[in-house]
Amino acid sequence: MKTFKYISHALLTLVSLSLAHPGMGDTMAVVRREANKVKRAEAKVLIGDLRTLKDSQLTPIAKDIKAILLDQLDAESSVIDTSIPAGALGSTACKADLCCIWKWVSYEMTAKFNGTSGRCTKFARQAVRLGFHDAGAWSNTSSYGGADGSILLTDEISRADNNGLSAIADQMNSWYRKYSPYGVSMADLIQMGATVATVVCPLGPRIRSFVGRKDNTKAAPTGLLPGHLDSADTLIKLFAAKTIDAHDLVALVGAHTTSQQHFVDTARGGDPQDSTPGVWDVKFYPETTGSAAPRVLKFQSDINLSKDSRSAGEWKEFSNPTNGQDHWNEDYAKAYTRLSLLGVNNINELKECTKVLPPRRGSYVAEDQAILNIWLQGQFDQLNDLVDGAIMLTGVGAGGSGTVINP
Ligand code: HEM
Ligand SMILES: *[C@@H]1O[C@H](CO)[C@@H](O)[C@H](O)[C@H]1NC(C)=O
Ligand SMILES: *[C@@H]1O[C@H](CO)[C@@H](O)[C@H](O)[C@H]1NC(C)=O
Ligand SMILES: CC(=O)N[C@H]1CO[C@H](CO)[C@@H](O)[C@@H]1O
Repeated sequence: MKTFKYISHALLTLVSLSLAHPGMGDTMAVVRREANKVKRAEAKVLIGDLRTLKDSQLTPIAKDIKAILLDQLDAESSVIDTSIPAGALGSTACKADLCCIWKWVSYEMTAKFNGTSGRCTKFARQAVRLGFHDAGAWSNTSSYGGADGSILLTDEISRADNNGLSAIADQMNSWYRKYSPYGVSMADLIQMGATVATVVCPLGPRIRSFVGRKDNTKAAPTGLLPGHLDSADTLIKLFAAKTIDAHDLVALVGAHTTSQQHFVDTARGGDPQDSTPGVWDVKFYPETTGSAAPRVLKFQSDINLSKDSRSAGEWKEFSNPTNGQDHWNEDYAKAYTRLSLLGVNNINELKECTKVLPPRRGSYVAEDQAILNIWLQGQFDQLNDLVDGAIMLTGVGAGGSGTVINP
């Protein structure tokens, strides 16, 4: 019965897509993708309280989350509320509106995450990684850990796994001091930070954002985060125990498209993992498997994953310059939704505040590409910090604001 539902859904999608794209090559690619979807949906594992609750017991939001986890529903949304917040922080009007506080949080995060170049800042990229490192410290044998705020509520942040996250940790702690008196949990703040950051990065998906996670002041189990020297087999097994399959792992690791490392090779602090740090494009995938500019530093773990038979196929699909971006964004959004809910056992109580996220940007042109190109050749090390901060390198950019001296 279940199988029938998936297959008929896939067939319907197929029929409508073949009508929309009469090109035979396209249609065959779609056929393969839809057939894979059916297989994958069958293998998808439920998490938290969704494992035991019947459909009839689920709230509409929990039903949507379940459908996202089963690969039956998109996790991207363009629903946006551009009205001004219902009231000032702490006001009765703001307290009466669940997402009001999150609107204030989102404004503040967006300002911190968006650079004057329009690329996303180191705070944004660390926020995405922080979301992963809080939620990802969980496995299907853990009775605690996951997206529970413990990375910042305990001394977890000082573990070597979390090197490179200190700037966002300080910032997130400061936001927590400001917003927790109004009922915001650290767990939600961290996950909202990751989804706001993702959409602030140009081309990034606008991922549905749920709130209501509970905090935990017990440090997560150790040994559950990946290392940059890990083999593909180690990584695939590590993530499988988090209910994340090889396909979703390939999607998630694409977040390295925005990255600038500082601890893999300390002598090359600030060197990026593809030619466009701070941009949520798909260049990371082909540049990991193929040639890349001299300044690009590839992680061995990424190279290994790009080659394994269980992950290489998807790696190649995301590399496709024509439809790789949309395909990746869709898959990343679903996979991140799952990741952001690991260890969460009250999914049926969660609410949704996606509407507070800023709009996504579907295109991006770097006005300072000429100087970035020289930097990518390995010159001008003095620009590392500026690129990390997503600063416009050619002076005052379109959206930037210059300091006026002697007006
Ligand atoms: C396959 C397993 C993974 C490994 C081995 C890995 C390892 C690393 C390492 C070593 C860094 C550089 C840290 C530094 O030196 O400053 C990094 C950066 C980053 N990682 Fe991963 N990672 C993995 C998966 C993921 C996933 C699943 C996500 C998100 C969903 C993610 C998001 C990021 C981001 C956004 C950065 C950039 C941080 C910055 O620019 O400061 N990573 N990762
Ligand atoms: C945990 O995940 C692994 C990898 O998918 C699987 O082999 C194992 O059976 C799972 N264990 C539990 C308790 O669900
Ligand atoms: C981020 O900055 C760019 C360039 O300054 C601007 O075009 C864009 O609208 C900003 N994005 C948000 C969400 O504020
Ligand atoms: C197990 C495995 O495939 N390890 C490889 C990971 O990548 C590095 C460098 O790219 C290789 O040296 C390892 O053999």
